[in-house]
Amino acid sequence: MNRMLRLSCRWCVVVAGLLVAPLFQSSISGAEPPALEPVRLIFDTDMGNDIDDALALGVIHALQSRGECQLLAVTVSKDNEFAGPFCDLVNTFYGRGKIPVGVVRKGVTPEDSRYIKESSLAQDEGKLRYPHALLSGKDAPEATGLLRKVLSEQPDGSVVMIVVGFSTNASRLLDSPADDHSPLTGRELIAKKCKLLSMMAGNFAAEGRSKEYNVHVDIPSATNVFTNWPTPIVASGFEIGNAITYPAKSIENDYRYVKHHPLREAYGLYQKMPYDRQTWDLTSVLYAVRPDRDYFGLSATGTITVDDKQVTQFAAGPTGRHRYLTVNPEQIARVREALVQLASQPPMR
Ligand SMILES: [Ca+2]
Repeated sequence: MNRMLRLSCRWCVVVAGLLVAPLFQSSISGAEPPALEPVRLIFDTDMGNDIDDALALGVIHALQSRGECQLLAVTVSKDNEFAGPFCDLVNTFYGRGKIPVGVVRKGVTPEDSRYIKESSLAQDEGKLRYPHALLSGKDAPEATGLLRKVLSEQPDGSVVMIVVGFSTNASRLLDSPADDHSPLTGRELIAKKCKLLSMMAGNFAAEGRSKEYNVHVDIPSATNVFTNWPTPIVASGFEIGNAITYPAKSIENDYRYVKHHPLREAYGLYQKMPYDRQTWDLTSVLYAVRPDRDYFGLSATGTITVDDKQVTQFAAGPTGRHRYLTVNPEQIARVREALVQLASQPPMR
């Protein structure tokens, strides 16, 4: 090595040191990254009609344990006495039994489910297997009033509403008048407090679209929400969760950290194991809390409507408030693994 080269190498070391030193100083001095602001969530669910609602609530609790979200309330759109108690027992299992649960009155799908009653009533040696304070939906507050109360208490523009069942409660909130909680109408209150509605609804596949359950079971409510909801809406269509199945192997293996796990046992009650179930509702939760992690693609902005065959239609346009999720094969694999890890994450004790 000649002398000039040695000199230039020394300068390189000095310059590199000057560049790197501040980085080390900041880590040594304990400079902290900006505090994570948890996403404030409301989870509105038709708990009991399918098993993805139950896993979706588990995912929310895992994300809350990681400081990524704060579950403000659960509201139930399935008008069955045991839907509210099941939500409460899951919240209690994860150590958050104080989260308020509100229920729909005179709602749709009152029929029994395959897992909410059994799980709510299960006993071992005379005690509830899954302790919970809300023993009957009849004792729960009505959903619209609870939504108004919770929203009125939040900072402006902070709340993400997740709707993974029918739009009954969201529609009633939208149409609600001023009350003791807020002088604002429902639409004004939503516009002031909410920043996003993440919903599992509709079907936006390029081909072969058909009517989707969450929409067609309560068409007037879905139409009202698509027409009048004042914040951006991101819809996870049928085709998204349909393409990403939750593996039975995870249910069999990943929930063994306790003898009785409400999600594993509910999954087994819902259908005969082993089976892989679609992750519809889980995708709306994942997008709501981690919208910027490239788990999903997004359509252009536009407007969702429901046609006379009860099928959702999307018209792209720059002023539209609506978008829908898309996924490619790589994202399907990433989302599946993220959901497996989150849904099976043990509670924080
Ligand atoms: Ca659902």
